[in-house]
Amino acid sequence: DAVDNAPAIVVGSGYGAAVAALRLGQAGIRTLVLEMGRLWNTPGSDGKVFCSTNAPDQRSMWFRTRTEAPLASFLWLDVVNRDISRYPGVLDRVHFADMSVFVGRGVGGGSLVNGGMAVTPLRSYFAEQFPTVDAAEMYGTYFPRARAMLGVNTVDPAWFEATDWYRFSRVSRKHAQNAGLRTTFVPNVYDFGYMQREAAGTAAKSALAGEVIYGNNQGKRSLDKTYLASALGTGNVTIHTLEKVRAISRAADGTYVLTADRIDTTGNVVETKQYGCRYLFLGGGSLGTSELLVRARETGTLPALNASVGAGWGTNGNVMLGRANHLWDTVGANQSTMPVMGIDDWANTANPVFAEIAPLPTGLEHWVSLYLAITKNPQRAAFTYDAASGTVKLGWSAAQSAVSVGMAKKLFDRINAANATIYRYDLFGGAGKVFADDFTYHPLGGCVLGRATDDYGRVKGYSRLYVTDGSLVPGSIGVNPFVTITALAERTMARVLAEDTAP
Ligand code: FAE
Repeated sequence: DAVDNAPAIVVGSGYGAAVAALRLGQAGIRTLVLEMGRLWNTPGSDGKVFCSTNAPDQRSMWFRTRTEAPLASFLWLDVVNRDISRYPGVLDRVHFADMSVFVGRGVGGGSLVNGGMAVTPLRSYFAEQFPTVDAAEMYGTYFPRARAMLGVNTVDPAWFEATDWYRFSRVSRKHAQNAGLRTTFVPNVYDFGYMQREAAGTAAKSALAGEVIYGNNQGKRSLDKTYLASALGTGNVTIHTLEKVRAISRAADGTYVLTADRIDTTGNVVETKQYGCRYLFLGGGSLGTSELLVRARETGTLPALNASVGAGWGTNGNVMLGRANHLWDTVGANQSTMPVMGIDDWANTANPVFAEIAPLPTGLEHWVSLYLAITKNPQRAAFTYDAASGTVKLGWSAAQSAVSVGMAKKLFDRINAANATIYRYDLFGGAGKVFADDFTYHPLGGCVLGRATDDYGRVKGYSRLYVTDGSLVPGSIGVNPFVTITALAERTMARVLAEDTAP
């Protein structure tokens, strides 16, 4: 087989991968990025790159015949999801036995579909989760570097207080305060200057037009506009799209050999390619990287991988829920899709929760306050290899999700009691489910820093093999994770380029 060689290969193009690609390119190292999703830069027949949330088409989801939005229903009606044709759409929902995981697919990974919330974790909790990492260096150097590169900004507080578009946040803030709880502004990578122009009617609407989980046509500083644009600008980085890496092995001379399937837009494999590289960076995300490494260990292609590979996985304690407000507490028909506020009760050691106040932009008044709670759920699960099907399974159970629900319920029971309100029963399926505990937006772990890798993401048992993504984070970080993933990747790249790539 012809092996296509590059000095460095990066698998994926999300946060961890994008940092690796940029820093390798700047160091003058020729780098190939392999991404299974497409490049999102070409307008469809409607003139837009991404489809709308209200009328999703094939661009919305990864090879589906029907969309699978997080909110299954509204007033018990299946009004949210739509039939679509199979296509490499931008949002994927990966189903395991008792947990499904939302991930982005395309050049930019999760940055294409996420809420843009750019939160630096509480230093004490970061130190608890990463005891071997120098927190002073992280908070002094790598977090600020990550925030600057990602284009993190904050909503103008005066505009926030006045605009219709954040009425839903102000109502939830009032209800939290009535229960004696603290709220905090949350930074974002969406350009708030642009958002104010949307509100003023001088710019095309994106966050103010319901766009988020199927991509933003304007305003969002996704990775294709930040790290990856700079990486391509070095002239040393090439990105191949619609190529999914399925196997990794190591040749006798130490070269890593990757097998990748190139697919077309119908999902058919049109070519199977082999790539060889000296340095291999895994940035396929918690699911992607864990799957590749667990398969490599279990099929014997990288037999020296240790038992921690595949372990230490968690949901960041994610639970979504809605509260029903009184008729006089309107949340507004106009809602920005970019959350800017959270209820911060993490300091409550008996029940630590950070709950983001989430929008539910339907264009109609619905009196729903929606939240994505991040709870300090200590439960962890492992990925295992199923030889019969050649797939990787996740051992997370419904009982483990129930721990997150218990913690979220304690907080929101308090808020309901203080405001004489109740939960909404109509949002997450016909059975009257109140707490959506069967999916996560924040898959973390599977290749935890300091266990499956050394303290810098170098995979144990091998040289020149690195993990730079969310699989390094041990199942929980207490806030939305991409700033942490980016900062850790910056730290890994600084060390690796200083120590491992010297001639
Ligand atoms: P990720 O961004 O998932 O990138 C992995 C990339 O690798 C993807 O493009 C994959 O297609 C690709 N890939 C995987 N396997 C392969 C393979 N075998 N071959 C080739 N390519 C492969 O990884 N986080 C926040 O901090 N703030 C938020 O507001 C927020 N909101 C979210 C909302 C939604 C709807 C979702 C789904 C997530 C949200 N997140 C948020 C989570 C955040 O996007 C996620 O933690 C990061 O994207 C993870 O970054 P990684 O680099 O680990």
